[in-house]
Amino acid sequence: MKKSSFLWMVITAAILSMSFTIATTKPVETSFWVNRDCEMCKAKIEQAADLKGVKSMAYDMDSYMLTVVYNPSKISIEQIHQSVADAGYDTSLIKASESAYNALPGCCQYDRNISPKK
Ligand SMILES: [Cu+2]
Repeated sequence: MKKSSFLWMVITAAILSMSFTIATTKPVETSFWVNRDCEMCKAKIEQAADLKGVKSMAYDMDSYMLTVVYNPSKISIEQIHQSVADAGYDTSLIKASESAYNALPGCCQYDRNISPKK
């Protein structure tokens, strides 16, 4: 009797911790604004967002929106913004450094006066 109730406790704890793990590692989909110029920018922005913990990334040229599906337990949204900014592209959260922007090929040096659509 005592042994079987202990077993139930172990099973219950295992199920609880399992569902907890699933809940915390659930991927999140979000979109944010990234400045750009040409098609080459799209490829570079997506490449910059291709990080460990990011499941998918798609940049839409028309809306200037980068959509990412990521695992918040592995990477933060700020880290994704930072990586895109490091590649030379201003995001709605982080502005690229002057040197990162200047390192872009001439055709990709987008207009920095464009700001995110509110
Ligand atoms: Cu470009």
